[in-house]
Amino acid sequence: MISDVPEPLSGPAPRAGIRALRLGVAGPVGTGKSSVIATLCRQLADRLNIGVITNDIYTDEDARFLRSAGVLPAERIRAVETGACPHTAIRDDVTMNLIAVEDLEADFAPLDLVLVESGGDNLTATFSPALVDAQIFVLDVAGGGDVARKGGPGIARADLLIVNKIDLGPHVDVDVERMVADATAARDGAPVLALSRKRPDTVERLCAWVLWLHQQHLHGQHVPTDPGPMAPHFHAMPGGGYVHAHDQDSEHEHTPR
Ligand SMILES: Nc1nc2c(ncn2[C@@H]2O[C@H](COP(=O)(O)OP(=O)(O)O)[C@@H](O)[C@H]2O)c(=O)[nH]1
Ligand SMILES: [Mg+2]
Repeated sequence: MISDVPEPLSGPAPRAGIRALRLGVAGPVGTGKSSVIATLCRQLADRLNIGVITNDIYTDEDARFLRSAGVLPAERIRAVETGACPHTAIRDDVTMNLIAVEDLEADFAPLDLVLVESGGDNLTATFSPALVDAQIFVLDVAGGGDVARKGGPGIARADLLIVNKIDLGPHVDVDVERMVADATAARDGAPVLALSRKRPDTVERLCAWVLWLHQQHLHGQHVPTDPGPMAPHFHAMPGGGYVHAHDQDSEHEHTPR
């Protein structure tokens, strides 16, 4: 169901000393980002040297989940606590995350792949290309079959869109094929992967895509693209709230209402 994963590149060996591929995993809370990361670590650990950065608002829960899953040595999984605005830490001011990624790369050099999990936000949060080289956006069938049609920068322009938990389709009355077709239509042919951790064939496709991307990165053939900023949105607060805009060309704005 994934659009063709090209063959790994042949040709001259890549230059030595290329830094790790930094791959973001974004998407709404509960769609399966941590599970996707756990799966990749488990499946690829014997082929790639991997580190993980998680982003949680107030806790290090995702990091603890991944450490307890035992998919990587615990010290290779580090948490960034983002405070109230998790999309800011992956989009507007990526300093905290960038320092965490660079420290991890320095401490466990040479790493091949650093996976960065977003804080789990709404449908429109995306990573800045200043933080990651490529990004996966994760939806799940339990969120409803029409989610893919709603679009947004992550759904439309992430390097890979995952429609996750396809094993649940029949239980939540979602037509998975239709959902994947809608997602593909929203992406102008960019890849969509129907995934379930209970379906080894789909897990294999996920791993093949990540290995292919890593090869592209090594050979200097991957061009990072920016899916674009999230739409302005309202943050409710006691006594009111504010509109929060993530405009690429302007300062990160908080407009009181
Ligand atoms: N049925 C099913 N459940 C899944 C799958 N992947 C993840 N889950 C469950 O979905 C829930 C949320 O997963 P998690 O990875 O924590 O989501 P995150 O908030 O996006 O990081 C957990 O209860 C997982 O066990 C899947 O492929 N199939
Ligand atoms: Mg998580």
